[in-house]
Parts: sequence; structure tokens; C-alpha cells
Amino acid sequence: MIDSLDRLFLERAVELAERGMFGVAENPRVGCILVRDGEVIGRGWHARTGGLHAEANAIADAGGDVAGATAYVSLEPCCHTGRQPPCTKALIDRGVARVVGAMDDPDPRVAGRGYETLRAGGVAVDTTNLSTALHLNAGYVSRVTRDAPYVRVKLGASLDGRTGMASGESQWITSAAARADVQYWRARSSAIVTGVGTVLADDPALTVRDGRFAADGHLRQPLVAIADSRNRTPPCAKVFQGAEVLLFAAERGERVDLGQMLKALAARGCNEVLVEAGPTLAGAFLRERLWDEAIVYVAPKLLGRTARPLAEIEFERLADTVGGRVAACDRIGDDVRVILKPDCPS
Ligand code: AOF
Ligand code: ZN
Repeated sequence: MIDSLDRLFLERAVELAERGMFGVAENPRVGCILVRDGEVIGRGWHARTGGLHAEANAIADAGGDVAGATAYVSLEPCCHTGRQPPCTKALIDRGVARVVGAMDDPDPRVAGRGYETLRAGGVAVDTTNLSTALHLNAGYVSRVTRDAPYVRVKLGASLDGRTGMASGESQWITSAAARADVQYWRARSSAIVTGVGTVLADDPALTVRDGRFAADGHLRQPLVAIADSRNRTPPCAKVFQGAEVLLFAAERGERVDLGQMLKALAARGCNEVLVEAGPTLAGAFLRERLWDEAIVYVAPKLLGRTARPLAEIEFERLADTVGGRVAACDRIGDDVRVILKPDCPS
């Protein structure tokens, strides 16, 4: 059983897990709080992929003596040896009396066995499903259970849904504040997906430059994945000066298979990806229902009838059009940011 005090400590463990927001791109974000006699004796979080797990950091923070304590963890402790030893063993060996978990680990190497191992080792276990914990690791859950990352599509348009003039002139429709906001979404992503059209037209760097999103003093750069059916990305493109770049060519037919592209990114450990592309590629993600969130910046401008559309897609019937529900709506500088989620989750 979990009481209101347990819930409070679990929420704090999730807050600690959030500290891994920008550093952990191929692992879950995990936090752990150790409490004994009503007193917090240790705090830890998973700071970067390959580094110590949250539980090990919390045990170290407590100075090693955690016998009889309760461990509040934002994710079921692991029971396998990956890049790190199993946390269940550390918790049992150190004499932790009770573990309270905020969500199950869907990794098939764990998936319930973490809790079972603890119980078999004499540790009392209580579990729940905390929405904040699930939300924080939606990308990790997506990768592990669907073999696809959680996909955010970034869009920027005028009030009349236009992204550029007929001449091609497009910089900048949205404000500097909106572009600064995009840094946050990039920084938490494992990869940025774009198209060769955008590379040729804008030559973007697609890097994280805002120091607020550094982890351990280091700005982690997400992978850049370019849909480039006919290998047209120029070797001098700015993207090559930043992060690791993956080029996806068409295998059969003329188009890059976006579903396969997402699968390949998941296989490389990508939990969250951000699509920053032009109307054709962004439109394809929307039309093929390969999106989990659309982040739309709307500028208070009208570009008129001849300007270019937000997405190069066409529908015959209203029933086939793309729709979603508004998950959030905020003012960002002079623009409005609408976060949409699909009507039926993909
Ligand atoms: C935990 N606490 O802080 C994390 C866990 O390669 P490794 O060793 O980092 O293992 C990755 C897997 O370990 C990952 O898929 C998930 O099952 C678990 N991550 N578990 O108990 C943590 N980061
Ligand atoms: Zn672990």
C-alpha cells in the first residue's frame, strides 16, 4: 500500500529524474530518494547514458549506509547487467527494507522481474503508476514497446497557416523567442529529423547552443537524421560540423520509408525525436500518422493566399484530414505555441 507521504517522496524522485532530461538520451530518466526514519538520507539520478544508475548514485550520496531505509524510485529497479550492474542487487546487499516504485520498467530484461527479485531478496515492494513518471519517460516506453521513438513534429506558421512566400522567402516567420524555445525540444531529443530539402534551402546547423540545456557542463548534441532519397546532401552542409549525421536514402521506390527510418533510430537507442523539416517531410509524418505530438508556433501575421502551406498534403474528405486535441497552448514571445496530440494515439 502507498500512502500520501509515499506519493510525496515518489513525486520528488520523479523531479530528480528530470535532472537527466538533457543528458540521458538512450536510457530512461530515473530518480531515487532514500528515506530512513522520516529523513531523506540520499538522493540520486541517472545523469547520462552509460553512467551510474539513480539507485547507485543515491546510495553513494547516503554514504553507503542505507540499511533499513525505504528507496523511492521513479522506475522499477533493473535486475540485469547492462552498462551498469543490477540495482536490485545493490539494494538487497545494502539492506534496504522497502522499495516504492512509480512505474514498471518495460525493458524485456526487467519487466516485473526487478520487483520480483527484490521481493525474493526480502525487500518489501509497493508499486504504482504515477502519471508524471510515465510522462517523463514516454519516449523510452515508446522505443522499448513499439520499436519507434516518441515523435514530435515542430511546425512554424503564420496565422493563416503559411510557412513562406511563393518566392521561397521564409526566414523568419516566427519570432526569435520561438526559435529559442525550439532549443529546449532539441536538447531533450535523441535525434533531429530533417529533409534534404531543408538542408539545401536553409543549411541549418540543427545544434543545441543554449547553455541552460547543458548536462554536467556539456551540451549533448542530438543525432541528425536526414531523409535524402537521392543522396543530395552536400558534404559542406553545416549539419556535418555539429553532431553525428545519418543519411537515409530511398530503398525501394522514390521516397524514404519514414516508418523504417524511425525503427532504425529506435534501434540506435533514440527515445525522443524532433522533426524539423519543411512542408513536404513534416506533412508526410502527419499524413502517415507517425507523430505523437505536434509543436506548432503560430505567428500573428497573414502571408496570404499565394504563400506556401504548412504541410504539403491533400485530402478529399474531411474525415481523412489530420486532427488532434490541444494538450497545451502558451504564448512564446509574440507567437503562440500550440501542442497537439493525435486524436487516436499512433
Ligand atoms: C535503474 N535505474 O537509473 C536506470 C535504469 O546499460 P545500462 O546499464 O544503463 O542499462 C539500461 C537499462 O537499465 C534500461 O533499459 C533500463 O531497463 C534500466 N535503466 N534502471 O534501475 C536507472 N537508468
Ligand atoms: Zn539499475
